[in-house]
Amino acid sequence: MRTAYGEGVTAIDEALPLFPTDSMEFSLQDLRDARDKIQRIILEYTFGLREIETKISILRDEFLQMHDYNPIEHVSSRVKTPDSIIEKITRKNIARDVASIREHITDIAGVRVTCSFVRDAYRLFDLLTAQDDLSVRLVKDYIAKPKPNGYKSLHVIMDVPVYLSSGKLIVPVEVQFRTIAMDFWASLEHKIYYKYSGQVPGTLLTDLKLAADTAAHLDAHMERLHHELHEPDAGAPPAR
Ligand code: 0O2
Repeated sequence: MRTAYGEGVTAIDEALPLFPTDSMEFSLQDLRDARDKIQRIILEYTFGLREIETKISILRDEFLQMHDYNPIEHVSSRVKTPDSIIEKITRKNIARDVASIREHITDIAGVRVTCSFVRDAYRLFDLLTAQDDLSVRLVKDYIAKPKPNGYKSLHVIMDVPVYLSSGKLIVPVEVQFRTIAMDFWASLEHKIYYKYSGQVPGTLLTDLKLAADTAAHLDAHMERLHHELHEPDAGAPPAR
């Protein structure tokens, strides 16, 4: 199996299961070892997150300086909690070893970039994914092809190099690009989903879909106005 570390460099034994046994009997030492492994992974993913955050803040500062324009409204980031990692290992039936976790759980580190306009979301995506020390593992374009519930966002999983005392480590980071309107919708939908433990009443789902359509119209309208303000003779903004 491909190891995340460079050749000959192994900080923790990646192939060993988090727990030495599948039975429910663990020694205190087993639990401590599992905790240490999860903490180690979380720390490594935090480093990957920092690399991406720095790249995004450089792009934002350069945009402001060169174009007198800020395409980013805000940036937030999070590393999954140990509880949430364990929940996903169980839900997706992933083998309980570090190598499998690395391979199958690609959103342990997540950065969300909220932009004013759809065009900016794609522009930042293009600029970030063009950086040659990063490589793109997977793109999910829910802006071009929204989820049936109305969810929109542009997701990319990027492999980010992190340099540790033990060598180079490649860490996947999920970056989500979206507009303020998409973000507003997603955060409300998230709250509703959790309030109803996933069993959202049908009428509410229909209302949420309508709200997503309204948000998409608002995005298109605001972008047209913005375009007219900055390029009044250029007609409609280029479609993506
Ligand atoms: P949080 O709070 O961001 O940590 P999976 O990760 O297996 O559940 P999949 O298909 O592997 O789903 O990943 P996908 O589709 O790229 O979505 C992962 C993340 O996108 C979610 O992370 C959410 O942040 C966001 N997302 C995707 N679909 C929806 C949606 O319908 N509504 C909202 N509000 N957000 C969505 P987490 O880990 O679920 O949540």
